[in-house]
Amino acid sequence: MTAIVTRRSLLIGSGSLLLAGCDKLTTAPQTLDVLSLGEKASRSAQRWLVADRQALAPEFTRAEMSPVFRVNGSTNPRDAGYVAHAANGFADWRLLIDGLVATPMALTLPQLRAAPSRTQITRHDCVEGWSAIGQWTGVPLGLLLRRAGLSSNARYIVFHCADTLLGKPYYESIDLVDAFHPQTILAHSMNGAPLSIGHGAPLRLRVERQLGYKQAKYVMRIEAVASLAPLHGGKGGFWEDNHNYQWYAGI
Ligand SMILES: Nc1nc2c(c(=O)[nH]1)N[C@H]1C(S)=C(S)[C@@H](COP(=O)(O)O)O[C@H]1N2
Ligand SMILES: [Mo]
Repeated sequence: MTAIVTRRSLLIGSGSLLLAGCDKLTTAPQTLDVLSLGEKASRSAQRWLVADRQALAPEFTRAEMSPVFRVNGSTNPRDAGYVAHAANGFADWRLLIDGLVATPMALTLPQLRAAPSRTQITRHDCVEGWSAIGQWTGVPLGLLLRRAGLSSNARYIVFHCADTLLGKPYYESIDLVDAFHPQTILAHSMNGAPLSIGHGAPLRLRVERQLGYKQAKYVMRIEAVASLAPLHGGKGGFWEDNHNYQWYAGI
């Protein structure tokens, strides 16, 4: 009983915990009575949570854009593959989309620039205690995933980056609610110009409902997976694996 109450109070904070919690609750027969008692409340909480996850992050006007948007984390990757791509203007660079998809893809930068795009002026919040408002233009991730044809067993989208920090590859991951959120884009431009190396050239993720460390820069490969456990440290991201940051960094 106590365990169930604890789990239920956890449900309020996070959509992914909600799903994990529901799986466990429904498979444990001794919890069924409690479930039916709380079912009505739980359903409306669930509806509220889903609606909350789909809400848009605030967008700003051009006048509100920060005069300086600092760079953070990797700002000039020295990793051999990346250096070579940067040296020839990313002409041979390809974005790979693979994993649990019907049609793996390899997209050039011109193809991504020519694809339908969304432009948004949003606030970036870093856990280190700074924020900046900038304008991002890029391809909605959901559009690419629909084209690739996500398999029904795909649960997470993983972003493999070109850089390493302290010898470990940077990567990040999000669930499908965020992947198909309308403001989740693969940005090739910032403030009306091609993305600079400092800000993640040639392509970076903007997942506007989450904190700065989820905004993967230098994205090389997008992989659809059923579980995050087999990847790197198993917690779904560089900071999650190495510094115990939360996987779901919702704001
Ligand atoms: N590949 C990669 N992505 C990354 C990082 C990084 O070091 N490598 N740092 C993260 C952190 S902590 C922040 S705050 C933002 C910084 O983005 P900016 O350099 O455009 O300000 O990128 C995030 N994405
Ligand atoms: Mo950050």
